[in-house]
Amino acid sequence: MTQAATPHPSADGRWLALRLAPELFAADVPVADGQSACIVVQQGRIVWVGPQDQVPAAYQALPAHDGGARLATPGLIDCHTHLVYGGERANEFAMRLAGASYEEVARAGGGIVSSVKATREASEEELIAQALPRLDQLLAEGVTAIEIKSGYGLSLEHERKQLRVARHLAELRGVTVRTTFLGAHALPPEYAGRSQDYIDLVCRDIMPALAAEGLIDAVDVFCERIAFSLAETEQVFQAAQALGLPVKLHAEQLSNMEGAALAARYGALSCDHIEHLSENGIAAMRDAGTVAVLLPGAFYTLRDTKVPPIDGLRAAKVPMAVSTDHNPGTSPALSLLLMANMACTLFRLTVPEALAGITRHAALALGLQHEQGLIAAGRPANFVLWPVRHAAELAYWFGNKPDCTVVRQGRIARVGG
Ligand code: DI6
Ligand code: FE
Repeated sequence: MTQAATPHPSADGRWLALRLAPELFAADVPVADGQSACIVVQQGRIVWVGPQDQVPAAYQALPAHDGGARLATPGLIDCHTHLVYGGERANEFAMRLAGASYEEVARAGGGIVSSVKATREASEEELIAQALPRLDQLLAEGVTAIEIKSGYGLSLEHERKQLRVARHLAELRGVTVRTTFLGAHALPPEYAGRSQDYIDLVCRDIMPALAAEGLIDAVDVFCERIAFSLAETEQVFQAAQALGLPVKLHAEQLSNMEGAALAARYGALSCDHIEHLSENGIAAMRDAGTVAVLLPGAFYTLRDTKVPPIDGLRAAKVPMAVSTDHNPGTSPALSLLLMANMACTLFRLTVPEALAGITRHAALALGLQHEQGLIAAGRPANFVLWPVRHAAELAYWFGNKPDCTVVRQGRIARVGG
């Protein structure tokens, strides 16, 4: 069994000489541009944030941490990942480069079912050992909350295994993990041609059992011609609703199924991918307060050309989040900062939109908006100190691994340069 890491030192005390971009990361904090800021942490929670020369007397005697004139942001949030799986699919990458179609890759045993086979064959310990290095890459870049989906087990035993691993990763690294049940990700081989029977199994047996074991925070479906229909999606949503579980949706990735409008009717936390989102879907998401989760890694890997309707989402004031969509097939991405860069370069998000997308809008997509995504008193201490002159550098550089200092769940998880 993988041993828990040695506990990181407490972050309690006064974090001084910080730079803060209040308009981006710390609403209602009266810190002027260029003014030194201070974050006070007590018992693992932020108790005060503001101008360094205005720290309340009650906190003056607390230990001081030198922020080194670093830019402070909230911890980053990766709100859509398939981080737990067995094996990898680099061979498919090579096959596609050699001209193989998706169908040829699938016929050669590739695609999601290839990861299903490898995940089913792996033990919990092996899945943990394979997921930890991937998680550590994201944590080193300042991620303090992450969503992890199931969807490579496709049976009660193996979906349970994936979700148990996700919960264990949270304990091992002291990171907030929100689990999403994605049993309706693909049809398992043993149900080939029997989609409705499988959805019945998901709704009647698998989801209720795993919900009862406390393994599910939200429920997701891959609603697409090559996956599950609108009717099957709604059946899963009704089962989730009956269990009091919030929903989200892989929606309009390859075609317009009007999945986003359906998800909005169920008050979905988010609709994700949404390259083919319609005006009707945008309006439905706006009215439901559903977050648009943009996944440039999959768009890039698939060499997609259909950009999500950013102008329509912006005009409708639909919050936009950005995530890695880490998965072994369409987005083997391990940098959320790179996704921010790609969201700007490929989708034409502005820098403030991209930075909101990996912080407060990502928190909203996970129902964590009262806990993370903003530097504010009363929240667990999750923040990052960056050696950059401008916040724009967080989306500007790509392939960079900034040497950041990370305070995660009230502890000093990483000390940067
Ligand atoms: N959309 C995707 O791009 C991934 N899942 C989904 O619903 C693909 C996952 C994989 O190829 O393993
Ligand atoms: Fe995904």
